[in-house]
Amino acid sequence: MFSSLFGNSEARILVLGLDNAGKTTILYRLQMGEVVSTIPTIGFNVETVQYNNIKFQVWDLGGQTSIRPYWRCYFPNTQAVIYVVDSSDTDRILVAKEEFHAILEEEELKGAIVLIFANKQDLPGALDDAAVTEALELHKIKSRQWAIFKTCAIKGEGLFEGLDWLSNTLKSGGG
Ligand SMILES: Nc1nc2c(ncn2[C@@H]2O[C@H](COP(=O)(O)OP(=O)(O)OP(=O)(O)O)[C@@H](O)[C@H]2O)c(=O)[nH]1
Ligand SMILES: [Mg+2]
Repeated sequence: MFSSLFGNSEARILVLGLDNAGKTTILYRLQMGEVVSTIPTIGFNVETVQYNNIKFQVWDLGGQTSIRPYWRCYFPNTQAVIYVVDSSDTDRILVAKEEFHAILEEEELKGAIVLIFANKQDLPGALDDAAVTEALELHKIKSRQWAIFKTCAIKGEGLFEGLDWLSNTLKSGGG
């Protein structure tokens, strides 16, 4: 359970997003500070990331269409969702938006704060944070704390800025 009264708080975080968005790359970049070579995730990876006095238990779930229905098995007791978007995959940005809004409607995630990573900023044609905000219709989010950061998982850019926001928001009572 999350408690900010004592130094060692814990938070359960889900990393969601379409297949190939970069979720597993982000998980291991945060955990080990390295780029690992990934294969598509069937099932999940879970790692602990200690940051800003918070022990984040980070669950990275596979994003392929056929396994997205299993995401909900992991929803209970989640303080935050990190939603990862491949900003260069404009063909599937609409699908990414639909999956995102389906997540927001889940009863079990009602109290979770939401961090969006507009990933793969290094690729040509990548949408920036304003364009991803527009495409995902983030302005429609009601009564929930959220933030979006531009990231490049392979260079490690933007990820810890996002974790800073997460830890500050959790400490101030969000999630
Ligand atoms: N150019 C670029 N490639 C990236 C970036 N982040 C991840 N990738 C690459 O994108 C591919 C997919 O990354 P994964 O982390 O496996 O994607 P995933 O979201 O875990 O995919 P699933 O497990 O199938 O849901 C890999 O080849 C990564 O190296 C990035 O910021 N820039
Ligand atoms: Mg993966």
